[in-house]
Parts: sequence; C-alpha cells; structure tokens
Amino acid sequence: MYCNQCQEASKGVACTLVGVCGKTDELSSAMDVLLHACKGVALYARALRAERLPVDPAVGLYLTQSLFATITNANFDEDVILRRVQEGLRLRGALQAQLGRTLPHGSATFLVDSREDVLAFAPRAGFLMTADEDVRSLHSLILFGLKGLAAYYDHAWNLGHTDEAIEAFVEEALAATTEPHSVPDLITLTLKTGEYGVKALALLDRANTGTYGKPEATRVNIGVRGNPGILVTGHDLRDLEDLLRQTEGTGVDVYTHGEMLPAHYYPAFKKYAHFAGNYGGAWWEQNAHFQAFGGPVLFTTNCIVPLKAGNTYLDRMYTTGASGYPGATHIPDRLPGGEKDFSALIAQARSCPAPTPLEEGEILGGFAHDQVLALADQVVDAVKTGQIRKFFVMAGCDGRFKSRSYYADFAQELPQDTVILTAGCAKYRYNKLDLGTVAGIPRVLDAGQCNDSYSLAVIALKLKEAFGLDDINDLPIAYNIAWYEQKAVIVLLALLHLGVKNIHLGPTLPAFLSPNVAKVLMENFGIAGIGTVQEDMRAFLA
Ligand code: FS2
Ligand code: SF4
Repeated sequence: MYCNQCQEASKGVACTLVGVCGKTDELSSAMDVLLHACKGVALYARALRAERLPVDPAVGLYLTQSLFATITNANFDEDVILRRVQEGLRLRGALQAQLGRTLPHGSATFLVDSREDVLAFAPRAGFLMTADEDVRSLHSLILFGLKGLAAYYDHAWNLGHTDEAIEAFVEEALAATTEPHSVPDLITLTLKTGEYGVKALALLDRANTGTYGKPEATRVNIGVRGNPGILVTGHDLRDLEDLLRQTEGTGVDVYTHGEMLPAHYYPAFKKYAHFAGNYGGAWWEQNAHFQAFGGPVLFTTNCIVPLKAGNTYLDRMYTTGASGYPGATHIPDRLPGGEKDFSALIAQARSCPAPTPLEEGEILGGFAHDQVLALADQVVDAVKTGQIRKFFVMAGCDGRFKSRSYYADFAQELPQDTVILTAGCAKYRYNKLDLGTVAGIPRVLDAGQCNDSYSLAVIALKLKEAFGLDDINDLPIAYNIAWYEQKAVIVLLALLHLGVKNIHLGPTLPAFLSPNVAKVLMENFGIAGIGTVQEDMRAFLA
C-alpha cells in the first residue's frame, strides 16, 4: 500500500504497511483498484457526453458513492470495496457497449475478477505509477478534492438535490488523471475542482436548509436523560430524519455525536421531543465514548475508528450509506420514495441501559450564514467601533495527534476582541471552553458541519459588501484552518476558488504536496503552515 491522503499519513510521508487510521494493506489496495475502476467508468461517460449521448444516471451515483467510500475513515469493509470494483466493471462494460468502441486507456480496459486478481493488480493502479512527483501531487489534489466533493454531493443527492454539471465535471476530472496533461493544465484543473467544490457545497447548503430550515442559534445539551438511546454520528441529515421519525413514541432517545451535532441547529429537528442532545467529543475519542454510551451507534459517514481491544460495542455498531465496518450491521439504502429501515437499532436500543453520563452542560452553535447575517449590523458596528479587532476562521477537522493542542491553545490565547468562526469537527478542541462574548456576540460562532465552511465563505462575501470592500482579503478575517481528510481538501480548493488568500493550514501541510506544488500554492495563494501559537498570533494580529 501507499496512501498519503490524510494529515496523519505515517511519518508525514505515507502509510506503507498499515494505515495509521487502521486501513489494512489489502483494503488500501482494493481502494486503489476501485479508484481505477471509477476512472474507467468516467472515461466512457465523458466520451458519451462528448458525442451528446445520454449517460445512465447510475454513473453519477456509482462515482459519488465509490469515491466517498474511499475517504479516510469511511469504510473499512473490504468486501464492500471489492463488490464496488465489480459493479464498476459491469457499468463500464455497459457504457462501452453504448459507445460502440473501446477506449485506449488502462483504466478503460483492465479486468480483475477474484480478490487475488484485485490485490495483484493494485500496484498498477496506485499513485506511485505516476513517476513525475509534481504530476502525482496535482493528481492527488484533484482526486482527493473529488473524494471530498463526492461526499458532499452524496448528502445533497440523498435530499433529492442533484446537478448534472457537477457529475459531468467529476467524470471529466477523473478521466483527465488517466491522460498526459502538462503541469499548468493540471493546475488549472485543480482550481476548476475548487470551482465545482463551491457548486457542490452550495447545493448541499440549499438541500439542507431547503429541507430542514435555516440553522438558528441553539444551546445543545451535552448531558444524558434516563431513557435508552441511539447515538448517530457522521454527516447525513436525511439518515437522522428517518431515524427520528421511526423512534418517535418508542421511548428511545436519539443523541448526536461528532459532526452530527449541528443537526440540533435546524428548526425541523427541534420538534422531536426525544432528540436529546449531543454525546461525547471528537471522532478520535469514540472508542471510549461509544463503549460508555451503552446503546446502538449509527455511522452515517466517516469518521470510524476501528475498535480497540476491550471495546465490546461491535454488536451495537451500525453503518449505512458509504460507511462500512466488518462485523457491524449495515443498514441498506432507502428505496425511491421510502425511508431506511432502522427497526433493528430501535429494537436493540430498548434492551439497552440509558447512556452513561460523560459530562454536563451545553454547547452553543447555529451560526450559519443566515443567523450571522441577521446580526450583520451588530457585527459591522462592533468592527467599526473597534470592539472586534479580528475574526479567525478556525474551521476544519480534528485529529488524534498531540500537535493539535495548538488549536485549543490558540483559541484560548486569542485576545478578547477577537471572534472565532468555526465549522467541522475542528471545534471540538475549544467548543466546550467558555470564551465569553464581545459586543454581545459569542466569541465562538459555530456554523455547523465541515461542509458549512461554505457558510463562512458566504458570511465573508456579505461582510465584504457591508464594508464596501473590493477584495475579500481586505476584511479583518484570518484563516487558521485545521485539516485531516479529503473533505478538507475540497473545502480548501473551494476557498481558493472564491479568492481567499493567506490560509494557514495545519497541523502539517499535506504529505501529497510536492515541493514545487507547495511553492505554487504559497506564492500564488499565500498558503502557509503553522508555527507556535505565540508566533502565529503575533503575525495574524500585526
Ligand atoms: Fe471530522 Fe471526520 Fe467533517 Fe471529516 S468527523 S474529520 O469526517 O468530514 O470533518
Ligand atoms: Fe494513512 Fe491517512 Fe491513508 Fe489512513 S487515510 S492509510 S492514515 S494516509
């Protein structure tokens, strides 16, 4: 295996024996072959579109779900990945027949049948097959960005929001990575990936707010009640909706975990009296927290952490959608017009004890674009009168590494006349600290999930108008973003497309950036890493 797609890549280079995330050599190999199969499907779909022939809607769904399944911590079930490879080859065959010719690319013609075939073929499908390190680096940026884009597109798709232009772009970009393109052309394609990232994020924003209402400032309980509960984690709001409906009146409470916390901010979910609160902390602490929860845990997406010795919750672990874990029960997709069937979780929950309390108190959030823009006059006034000196976008991901204590320290040491704008699971480093208010505004404004980083960009664009500025970079906003997996890659590319400069990315820059590609990002966009809290604070506030 050779995988360097996330921030925790071994030794800051790549995982080559086993993933730091727990991904095995075989699973990683199967995922490489799945990506290769996706490229084959994409090549035919692109060719059909070029000839103005219809493309089976199954292509968009296949590419979306397959790319999503290869994201860090989404799916640990090798059988699922192997089945997806075969499904891709079948789909590719149908598209090839429709086109009436065979395309001359390895990914358009390769065949694998058994697991042994897949594993033997994997080295020819992996990233190391691309010899030029700059080309490999740009392919990585594009492909990892596409994985993140696919994840967000999948959630929008689940709510009935689709966009064929996005699907066509995914095909075009996947296909382009199988062909010889110059470095400048690949840089252009990387930026175009960011443009489509913005479209996918905006689509998901419309899907979520159109279905569940506009997030509003909300205090979320982090204690527990006395009933049995189901804990739901990940990002998919449609799964949560199905679960809340089916648990109504059953005596079973529903708690959120991790990236599902922001569901509490949506008006449509507030009507459920049994929607009890948020349980536990960041994704990487889940082994202890899921063990303590005592009831069924539903993963709707990443991040899954493999069970540790002593963890006994595999029999109450459920996955659905793109997520998967060997030995856990997978809840199948909903049929058109229907709901997913969560009756097995509900039946199990009834025989489980109430959750063990971990903590007490509340988390404040719900500051997505509409809620913040409702405060726009107050915000503009606070900046103009000098009560607020600067906003710090500290969105992104959390992770296991000790170096991430930087973000908790940074949040705590920011002066009182600053406000943190956050989204994603990065906030678990500081969202339970009492950082107070400034000019009547909470000093931590949580917009929601990592996809709601889009909200932060909308807020910046609106503030640019409110202040009468020409350039978004003239706003008193600094970007100190924490990244971990590939959704953060598409968020980064989306921000670059929107013209945001001088983003600091940590705790380390991606291992897949070659020195030359890193230089391009630094020189053209001012991308930088992080230093010490004190040095960075001085530079940001200068
Ligand atoms: Fe956090 Fe993990 Fe949101 Fe990522 S819970 S790192 O999936 O997408 O951010
Ligand atoms: Fe390593 Fe990250 Fe790849 Fe897992 S996803 S194998 S931790 S680089």
